[in-house]
Amino acid sequence: MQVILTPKHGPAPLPGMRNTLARADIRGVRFGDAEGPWLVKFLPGKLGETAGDNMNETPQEYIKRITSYVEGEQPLKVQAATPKKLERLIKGVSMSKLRKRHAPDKWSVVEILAHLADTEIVGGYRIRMILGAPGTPIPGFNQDAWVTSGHYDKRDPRKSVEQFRAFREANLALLKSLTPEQWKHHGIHSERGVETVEHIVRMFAGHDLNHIRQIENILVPQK
Ligand code: NI
Repeated sequence: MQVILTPKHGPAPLPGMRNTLARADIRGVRFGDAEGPWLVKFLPGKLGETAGDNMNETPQEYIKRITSYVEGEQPLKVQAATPKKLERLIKGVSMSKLRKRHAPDKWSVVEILAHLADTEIVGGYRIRMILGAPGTPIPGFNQDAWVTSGHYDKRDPRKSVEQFRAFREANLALLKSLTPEQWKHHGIHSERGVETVEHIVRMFAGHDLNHIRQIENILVPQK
């Protein structure tokens, strides 16, 4: 099922925001909470943010896979450990190795680190939007377009880790201050539907582990 959510009044959706949602996910969404009313269109579309490494994945499959990495784990603990893990992973690794793309459509380590650093800004912004206006729409973004437009290949990997660490610390400090009720507040993601703060935090922890694994696979020589 392909769906696109468009505010009747307001900007048109960005390219790459079209996406897949199961009909079940739309049930329970209170359209018109914030900027609505919303138009719901069913269109074929290319996966954007949700697709990650696997362009054949639906948002549901993506969520299932990403959250499976953190099953039985405390997302805040996982998130807090990530900056140091990234630092250790790239320590002493040559710049040419970090910049190498192993296939034309596969990100280099430098690009993955820039993606993590920028995505942490997105996550922190989304959480703040939800806290300030529960039920708010959350626009998706085209992560591949950001690689190009943000010149990820030119980024300094150590600076990306530093950017990631600083935003992560600020976001974790905010999360630790939330009331139990605030953890249940949600936004409506343009590709994935209703997402609570709790769910987003779990997704981001899984997203960390997904990319840590990806970096390990690139840097650890295959036997
Ligand atoms: Ni990612």
